[in-house]
Amino acid sequence: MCTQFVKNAVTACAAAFAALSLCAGAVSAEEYDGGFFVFDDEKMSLTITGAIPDSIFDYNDVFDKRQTQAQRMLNNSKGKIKTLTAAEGAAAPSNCGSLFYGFSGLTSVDLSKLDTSSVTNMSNMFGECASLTAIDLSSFDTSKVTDMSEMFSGCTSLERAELTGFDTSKVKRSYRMFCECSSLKSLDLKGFTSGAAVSMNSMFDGCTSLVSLDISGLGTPDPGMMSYFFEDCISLESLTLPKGFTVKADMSLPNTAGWKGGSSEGSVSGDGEYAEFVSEGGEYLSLAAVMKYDLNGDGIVNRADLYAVAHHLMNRKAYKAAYDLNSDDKTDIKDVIIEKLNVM
Ligand SMILES: [Ca+2]
Ligand SMILES: [Ca+2]
Repeated sequence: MCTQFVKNAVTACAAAFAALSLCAGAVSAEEYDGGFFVFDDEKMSLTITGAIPDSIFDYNDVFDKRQTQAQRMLNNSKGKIKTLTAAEGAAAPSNCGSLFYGFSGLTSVDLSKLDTSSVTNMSNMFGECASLTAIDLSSFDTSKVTDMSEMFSGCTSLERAELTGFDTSKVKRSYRMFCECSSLKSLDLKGFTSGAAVSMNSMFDGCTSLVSLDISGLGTPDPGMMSYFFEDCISLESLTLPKGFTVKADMSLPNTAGWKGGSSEGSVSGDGEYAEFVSEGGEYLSLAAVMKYDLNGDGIVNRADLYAVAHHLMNRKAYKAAYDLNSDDKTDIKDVIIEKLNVM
């Protein structure tokens, strides 16, 4: 679902970065390490040292003849920058759209000192930062942000994103925000609200490694603006939802064997390709993941299943594949322990 937007993103990126490098060249080549950022072409580090002006977007042509050699060098090195930091006094412009887009070699980000209180647009801000494995933006002030669309789109190595401090009360667009974050394993977005949202389509599209997701603060957004919301979230086992949240088939939540609520005994969704149910609040579990521990096949994982495997062992019965819960080709006490962990 993401590919159709790549072209737009690349154009936006070129614009943003050309603007960034032009600003570097607002000073002469000799003063290259001055201004509002420092670029070290040996360490391949970019340090924001002051307030990035809003005029950063006034010039957007990479081939602008006014660019100095230093500016071109920075522009050409975009994909090789490894470290991005903010020093005391660093401040982001109101429009951060595509600001760090395509920093594909970036492995370390510390923007805890970056003042983001004036930012309204974070669209594609970290798009295609494909080497980044972890990011902590819990210090970001996002109280004025209206656009978070594609903010981390294409961050294919990203395993951990710490965003618990995000204020999303003004966010209108969060479509494709985590699109193709194919290494992300769990995400806590319980502080994420959707009161101003107009488009959340494909928000987690392509998060193929995502096992657990908490969106309990989301409220009851109109499902009509959430097409493909869970598309290709094929590893999802645990989903924490707000009360009244509607899961519709076109949100593409993979169903396989169905889903069940943490407190309800039966399945809440059928056996269709995609899940459909209205949440009563709390944690929902994928039945496909739960089923492995449901040894007597009654749809519930409880003490009866634990007794089944314990009884099997006590009577010195032969190997039984279904009871080999740790897949080591033996049925022994280790399988009882794993079953007990899942019963509890
Ligand atoms: Ca059972
Ligand atoms: Ca075993």
